[in-house]
Amino acid sequence: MHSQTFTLFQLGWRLSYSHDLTLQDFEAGYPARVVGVHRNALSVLSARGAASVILSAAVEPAITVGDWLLLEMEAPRVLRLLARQSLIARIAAGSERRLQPIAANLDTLFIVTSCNDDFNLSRLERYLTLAFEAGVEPVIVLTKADLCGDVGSYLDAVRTIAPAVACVPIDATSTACAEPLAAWLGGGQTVAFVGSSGVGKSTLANTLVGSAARVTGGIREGDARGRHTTTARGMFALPSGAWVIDTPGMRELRVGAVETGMNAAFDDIERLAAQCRFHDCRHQGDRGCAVEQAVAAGTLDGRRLANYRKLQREAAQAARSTKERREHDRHYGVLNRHAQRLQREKKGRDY
Ligand SMILES: Nc1nc2c(ncn2[C@@H]2O[C@H](COP(=O)(O)OP(=O)(O)O)[C@@H](O)[C@H]2O)c(=O)[nH]1
Ligand SMILES: [Mg+2]
Ligand SMILES: [Zn+2]
Repeated sequence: MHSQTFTLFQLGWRLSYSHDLTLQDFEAGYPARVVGVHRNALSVLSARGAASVILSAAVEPAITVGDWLLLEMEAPRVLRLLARQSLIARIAAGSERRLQPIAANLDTLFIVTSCNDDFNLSRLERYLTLAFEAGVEPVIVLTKADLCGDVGSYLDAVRTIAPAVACVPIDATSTACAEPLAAWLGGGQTVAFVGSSGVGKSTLANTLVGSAARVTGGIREGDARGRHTTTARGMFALPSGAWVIDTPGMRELRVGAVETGMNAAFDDIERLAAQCRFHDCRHQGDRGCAVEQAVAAGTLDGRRLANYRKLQREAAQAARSTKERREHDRHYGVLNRHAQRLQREKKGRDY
């Protein structure tokens, strides 16, 4: 266990977390951030340094990487999970609907794709939906720009589906890539990477960590290189002071009930839908459908509408289970306001 200590702000603390704490809380305990999740223990970092917290009974809702906890002053025991500002969750592997928290309190989700055959607008729309649902700012990172003769066409394509989302072309193998990403990698900022295998997530993590730096936090340096060991669910610090969350769950994300995220990721379709003749228009051969009229007029891509319908079906299926609905509300209840604020900011921004 390393002995380095961090201030709360270096650990990603925001003043808004204090709103969840009373004076009594501060007397009984102190805040600590979860940097590693193991079968029945958590690795945490706090202003007191690193500690291991043994989980005696199942804590509900499940604690995940990036969570803030109130730990008991006398012994490293969990008093309370602090309200999350953002959460990436997925439908648990091998289950139809169980929502499993993967990474909490992220500031940014790097959606990584490369300037080659991996590039797929429908997949990007899926990840954008996920980010907005989670209340996290998405940034599209276009790797392998150094191998591509026409990066501009990829940027143009992204602009057609997400004009307000930042899109950064990089060579993930070059240390120069840290500079255009620096805005999201400041001290105390937390980021996670998603994207298909082979797009350069590990390469980017390694380049950002740099050879001189020591990986700090819940996982060992080898894990950040992509040699995943059994308990590699963790968060590590970059030399810039930012935190990178790397968990196996980030690699296979099936979305749950993501209506809020869809409203943000497909705000153009939502705006058109408001003009359909019937308020319950399914945009599928209905009379007076403004959405289908836009496709016919060439102002809305038919592919985008088809993908919207596909995600809507998935979301509706996930929402159908009341149990999942309850879990969803419990995980996301405090987040939807944040997601809506992000959406407003996104609209106001101009890249
Ligand atoms: N030239 C170049 N190669 C890259 C870039 N990003 C990743 N690679 C290479 O692509 C391969 C897969 O990268 P990796 O980081 O393992 O992908 P991951 O599966 O997303 O973690 C490796 O051989 C990398 O060296 C890039 O921006 N430029
Ligand atoms: Mg990898
Ligand atoms: Zn319609």
